[in-house]
Amino acid sequence: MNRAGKRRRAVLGASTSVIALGLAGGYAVAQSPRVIKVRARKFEYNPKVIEIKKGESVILELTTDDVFMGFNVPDLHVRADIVPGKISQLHLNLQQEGRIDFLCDIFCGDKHEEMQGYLMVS
Ligand SMILES: [Cu+2]
Repeated sequence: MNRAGKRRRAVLGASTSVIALGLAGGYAVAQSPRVIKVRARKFEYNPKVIEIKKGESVILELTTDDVFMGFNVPDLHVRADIVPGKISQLHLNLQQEGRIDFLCDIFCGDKHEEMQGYLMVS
């Protein structure tokens, strides 16, 4: 085996043991992100205000039965498409308290500009 091959094997071995320890110690379960379901429809998000604890790991599950929409958090530079019939996930772990606005960034109809909400981190 060449040098690069050996190094790769060593790295794989290390990460495997970390996962095994996490499961044995039980903290892999404790640290699994909280899933928050967010439904989008013309022209609102439900919930409109998403409450998150500072340092909490959350996954936003974004869905719609309506039309193609977006979920954009400009201050965090993250966004996702919301596609009818699919679940889009956005993983967040916010380290600062306060209000962070989000909005729809895909034109979805006449009140598209009003489609917004905010994350409340406390
Ligand atoms: Cu829109």
